[in-house]
Amino acid sequence: MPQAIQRTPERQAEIDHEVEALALYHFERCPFCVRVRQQIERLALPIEKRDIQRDPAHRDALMAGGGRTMVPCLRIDHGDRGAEWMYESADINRYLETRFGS
Ligand SMILES: N[C@@H](CCC(=O)N[C@@H](CS)C(=O)NCC(=O)O)C(=O)O
Repeated sequence: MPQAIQRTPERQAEIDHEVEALALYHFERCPFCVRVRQQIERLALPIEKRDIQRDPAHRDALMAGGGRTMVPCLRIDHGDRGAEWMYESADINRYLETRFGS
């Protein structure tokens, strides 16, 4: 596992706050989810993870919000503008890299 990115405490605190708007729908043994979880670890992002196999309520929320139960899916809360449900591990990893990679 590559070493996690290092940030100043101030920048990490900002990011910790920003990622409160994110949640990853996943399950443990899904290989596409593994890739996204590795990216999350590498970028040191404390993103809430919602396992759809362990908690049927998370599965139902994913279906209701995103329209599919495919994982991984990153829920991005845009506040008054609603929520975005981002599927596809490559798209999620690219989004995380672009937003938090530097
Ligand atoms: N191309 C997708 C593939 C994701 C995928 O196939 N996920 C599987 C679990 S490993 C899944 O959720 N299958 C159920 C479904 O497609 O509804 C990605 O890279 O994220």
